[in-house]
Amino acid sequence: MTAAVNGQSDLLPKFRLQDFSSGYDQPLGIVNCGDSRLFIVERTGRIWICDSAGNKSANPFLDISDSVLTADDEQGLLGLAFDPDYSANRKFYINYISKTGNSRISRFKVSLNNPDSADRSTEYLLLHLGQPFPNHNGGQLQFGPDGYLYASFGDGGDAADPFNNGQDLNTLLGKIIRIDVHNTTGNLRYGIPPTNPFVGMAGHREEIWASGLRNPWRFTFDSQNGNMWIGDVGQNNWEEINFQPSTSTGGENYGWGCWEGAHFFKSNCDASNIPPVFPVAEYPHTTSACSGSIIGGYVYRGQQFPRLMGKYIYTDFCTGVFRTVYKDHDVWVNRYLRTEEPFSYTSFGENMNGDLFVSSASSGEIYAIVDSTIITPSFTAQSENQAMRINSANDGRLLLYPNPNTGEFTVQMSAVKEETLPVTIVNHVGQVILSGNRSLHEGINEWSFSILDLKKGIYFIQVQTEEGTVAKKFSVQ
Ligand SMILES: [Ca+2]
Repeated sequence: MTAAVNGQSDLLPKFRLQDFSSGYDQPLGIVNCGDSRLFIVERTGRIWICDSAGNKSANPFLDISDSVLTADDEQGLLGLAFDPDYSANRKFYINYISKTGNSRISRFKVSLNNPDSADRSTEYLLLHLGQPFPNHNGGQLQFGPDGYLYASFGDGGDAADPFNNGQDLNTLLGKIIRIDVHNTTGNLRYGIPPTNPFVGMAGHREEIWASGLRNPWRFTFDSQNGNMWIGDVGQNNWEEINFQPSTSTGGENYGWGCWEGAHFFKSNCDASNIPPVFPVAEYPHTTSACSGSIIGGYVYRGQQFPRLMGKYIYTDFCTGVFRTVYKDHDVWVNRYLRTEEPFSYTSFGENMNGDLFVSSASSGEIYAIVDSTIITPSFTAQSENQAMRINSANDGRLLLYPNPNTGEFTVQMSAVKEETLPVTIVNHVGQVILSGNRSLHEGINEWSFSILDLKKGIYFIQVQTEEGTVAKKFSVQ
């Protein structure tokens, strides 16, 4: 095997969507609670369960459709998050637009005796926020690595942020907030984390974590390192992705409505006086009627597709264009992956293994995100043992031992004929560490390579065959 170091650009996946689960009414949320089930959120007010093979439950997990206003396309049941301690306290949280047109974040509990059914009578309103216009409601709920609940709210709606809510630190509109749902502060039904950036400052809402957002419909945390990624929907020209490192202490101003992306939008709106943080990636609108509406995604941390590893995957509701953002040698890149019909994608979600899924409002379907250079991916939860999760169908063809290891690895691979195949070793963020060709004879082939030069961590060995890539994860200790 000859050594070569390549950039990540050579390693883009053959991105595509694979049918996973169907029969939903405008699905816009895909969430797991720490087990093999996925919870599918419908805009119209129901949450369904689909099992790890994609089968939809016969009955909804929760139905609050008679309490949800859906008159405007951006209204409805918008977000779901399970408590980090869900298995013990049975609590989960939703964000929806009530019949009066305002935002509610409510807590519920799952039934004591039926893990597939929520107890609607347990609804407890945590937070209410008046909405001046029907659009730009945000709606995302995510627990951070710190155990606090983060929620997004848009600027209140209409166009061009007429009340300058994005920059007004005395309103929750146009913000991402951070609250403590396990404690209370004063008369609030939740706690204010003492480390929130505007605690104790007169004229500031202490819930605020970040400001200057127009409609941060979907934001997520990187499950490996806690970095936050925010897809903020633009106005006339630009869609944007904001990146907040896990070391942030909050208080960032992402610019709206003075700035749309990195482009000046309007003056006399910067009451907060906090210098703007510009997006790490943006893209312009198209000329079609639905010209652009970013759907923020996730940094891929699954086990099946090494080429997706560490890459932020996102799409656009209007165009169905999937792209990826990642850092290549300290430079942010924003690369086209693929345009996928039927469009109207609304949200991404992760299962317990970190596999990624995306929902489409127009088809009512949930799709699995796959790299088709890898054959026979499996989205069935198999085992808590990570090593069991990758590509079990290929296990018989490609073996690697001992694993984990500190010295020399032996690779064993079967071949049905004499052939020469490209072999690469990539690290956990998809960078090529070694690449070369391997000549195989018919039958069982065995060769060794030394990992003395490799840092500790997770790696993948990949062999490109006529049928697709076979891969094996290994660990250097
Ligand atoms: Ca911005």
